[in-house]
Amino acid sequence: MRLLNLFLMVTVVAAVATTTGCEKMGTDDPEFTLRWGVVDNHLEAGFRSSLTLVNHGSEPLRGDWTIFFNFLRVVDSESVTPPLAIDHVNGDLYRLTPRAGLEELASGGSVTVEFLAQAWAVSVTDGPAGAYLVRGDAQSGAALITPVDIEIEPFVSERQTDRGPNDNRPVLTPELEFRRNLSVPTLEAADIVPVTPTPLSITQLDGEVELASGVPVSVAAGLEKEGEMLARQFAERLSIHNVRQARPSEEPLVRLSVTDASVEGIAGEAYTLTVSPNDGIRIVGAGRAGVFYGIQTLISLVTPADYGNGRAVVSAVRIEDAPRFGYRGMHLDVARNFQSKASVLKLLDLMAYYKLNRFHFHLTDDEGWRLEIDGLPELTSVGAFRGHTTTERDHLIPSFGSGPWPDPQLSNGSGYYTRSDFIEILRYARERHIEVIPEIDVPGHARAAIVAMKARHDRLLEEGDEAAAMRFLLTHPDDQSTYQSVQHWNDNVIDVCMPSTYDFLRHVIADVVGMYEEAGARLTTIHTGGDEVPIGVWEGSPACDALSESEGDLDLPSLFVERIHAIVAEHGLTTAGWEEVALRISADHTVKEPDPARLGKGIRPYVWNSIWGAGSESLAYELANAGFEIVLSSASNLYFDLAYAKHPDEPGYYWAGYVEAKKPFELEPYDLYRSGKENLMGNPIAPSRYANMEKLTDEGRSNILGIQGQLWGENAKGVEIMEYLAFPRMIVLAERAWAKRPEWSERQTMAERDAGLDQAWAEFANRLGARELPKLDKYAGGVKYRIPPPGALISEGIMQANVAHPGLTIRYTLDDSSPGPTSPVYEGPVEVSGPVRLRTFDTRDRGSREVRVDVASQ
Ligand code: TNX
Repeated sequence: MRLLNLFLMVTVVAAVATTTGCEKMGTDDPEFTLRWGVVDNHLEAGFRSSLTLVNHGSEPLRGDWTIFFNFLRVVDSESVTPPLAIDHVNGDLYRLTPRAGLEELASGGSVTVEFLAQAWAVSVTDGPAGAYLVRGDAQSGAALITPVDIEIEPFVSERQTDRGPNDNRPVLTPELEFRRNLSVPTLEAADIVPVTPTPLSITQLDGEVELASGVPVSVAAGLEKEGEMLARQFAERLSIHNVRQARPSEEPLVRLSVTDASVEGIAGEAYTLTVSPNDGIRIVGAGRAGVFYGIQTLISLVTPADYGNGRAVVSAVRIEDAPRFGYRGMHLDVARNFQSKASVLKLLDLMAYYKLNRFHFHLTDDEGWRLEIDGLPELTSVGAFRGHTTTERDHLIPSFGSGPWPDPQLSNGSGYYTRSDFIEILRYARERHIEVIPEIDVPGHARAAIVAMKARHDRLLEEGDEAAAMRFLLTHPDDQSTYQSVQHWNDNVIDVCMPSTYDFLRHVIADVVGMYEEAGARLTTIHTGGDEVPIGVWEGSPACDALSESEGDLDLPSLFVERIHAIVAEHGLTTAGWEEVALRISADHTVKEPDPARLGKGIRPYVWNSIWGAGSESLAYELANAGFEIVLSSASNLYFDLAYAKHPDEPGYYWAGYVEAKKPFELEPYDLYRSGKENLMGNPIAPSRYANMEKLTDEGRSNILGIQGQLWGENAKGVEIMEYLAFPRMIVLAERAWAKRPEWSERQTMAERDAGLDQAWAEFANRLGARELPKLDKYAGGVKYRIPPPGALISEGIMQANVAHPGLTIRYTLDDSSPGPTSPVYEGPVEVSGPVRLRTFDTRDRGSREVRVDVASQ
């Protein structure tokens, strides 16, 4: 038994380490282990799993003890078999306790229970996380905390890998991956577009130009900042130093100029770049942003071999370029798991390199408030930390495996940006022509603020200042409403009937605006969230009862949108929100439709909840046609927190499907439905399904501002996994946001469109493998993008392999050992007689998840 445990632990740690390079799941010498495994996903409803607690310690475990752990699925407490009990605390936090009959767990002993939970579990992401044991210390009365190791049993049988009996999507095997990769042949360098995102036009000219340290540059007046960025980026990316102003007597090698420095917005983003042996390098922007993008294109033209070398040869070329969409966004949720300032700056720099220009900063949610606000210290002193607590007076309870210690050094659940951090982020973005759109998510997803403002209230009350205590309270102490949010919180919605709620919002928004002013950064829009307000909220709120007594029956969601919109408008800003802010939603949530009452106010919905085959696919077009300016955030194609593939070791959610790197590429904003060919369970969707769905009108078309990639943070535990989830998908997003409408999307028949899409993707996939990813290896110490595991197949004793992004290196072994950076490189079919193990490697010898194919199983 013990041997098996060890084996399981080793495999789990190894699997996670090779997939994502992320944190080690266990400690070296755990006193306790919680082993979890799926028993059966094929039930009529929900699934059954088992939980084994092992005591490796030298002492028996007895008396009062509790193990807390995070688990994403709703556990049916009644179903838990003796002798343990599992009870919901709040959110994803559960409590495991002994029941009568379990007086002690002997040293070396174990106990196993089974239980039912909602939905299914098919990957390590679905397993428990962040377990710790709490015992009372009889002498001091204090709580003793011991971390508990977690082991996740492998998902092997179909009952463990299927999402219920109707799941038609198989686990991604090397054989399946091999067949998929057949449509991505390896191309010659000459057939690969050198610049990403693809410019409007590229004309190759004769000759080349060499760049080396000491490049003389001429910078037109008003472009000083762009000149500085050129010098900085040449140094950082190409190791070309001492870019300097050309002397009057000297011919500059690079010239930056602008048609009109005052042109802003999409018009100012256009540019031309000429590289000519006779004439040097000329970048002419329509506005300052255009000059900046011309510089990015110039750097992009440098081959991976020259990148970072201190010297580069660029082929002569003329490029004319302008973006398709004015809004090219990337979102990052730092509330669920915190990301350091340095990680955010790196992401911003990479966004700018790929010409993305909006950073949607999801700063607040149920599980964390990440921005210091003047005058409201508890928002961050309490709301930015998670750890063990029974009162939440000092910090929030753990979520997403953040563990017992409220310490940013030990857990991704804790951390925040000081005002000066935030101002630095804003300035850094501004220099790169990125507008940061701050999100304050209300009225739902607001638990961190609610708990923090309760702590503030209690503190002031103790200090005897009752009036001040009431000032920014977000929920009524006597609220009797019962509800459960999507993330299983029962107290995460602010009370929209209390005046103190609006005092809070007014204060926070004014302070955020002030920080932008201090940074000299552009702010046009505040994103106010508005998503996923659960059924049942406010029904037991004394404040809402009082309000409806004086005002009559009120539509509370509308009332809230109007009020927050008014607060944002006081600063001359646009109110954005998730799609819900533009919808009329009935109390039972059965009706959700564009609300004409919200039109004409400049409210800007981000349309997200599109699961192919699930019924909301037309919402984006309904809203755009109705007159709302929208940002396409479509979950099924643009949610980068979703897993890349169906595989137990692939991190991420999958509630809106699996988002392989091709998904953002497939999304044609003017013809969304064409990407919806399979439903969640992998069954085909007949094109006729879309026949009667809303078509995009000309007006609707002009209301699509652009597209955005979303990176929700539940699984982004640290910068490595954040980058794994973001890349290469963010590069693909940039292509779809900037490049002109793809030619294939306007072909007559579906078959022609599909063929064109596959061909275009084959070229783009080569770009990733041969140009973009190798450059990311050299970028700022490297970007930890996802390296796709190889596809492989054995047929009649011959093993063949391929990779999704040609250009990456496949290595293999024939002796059943794990392939490393010195294992043989796959260069063509190999005769084999036993198992083959393979991994893909990047230029830094970072390896992908390992795959194994065996003659015997063919
Ligand atoms: C839905 S999308 C959410 C987020 C989650 C995300 C996870 C939206 C507006 N709400 O709160 O983080 O799914 O994929």
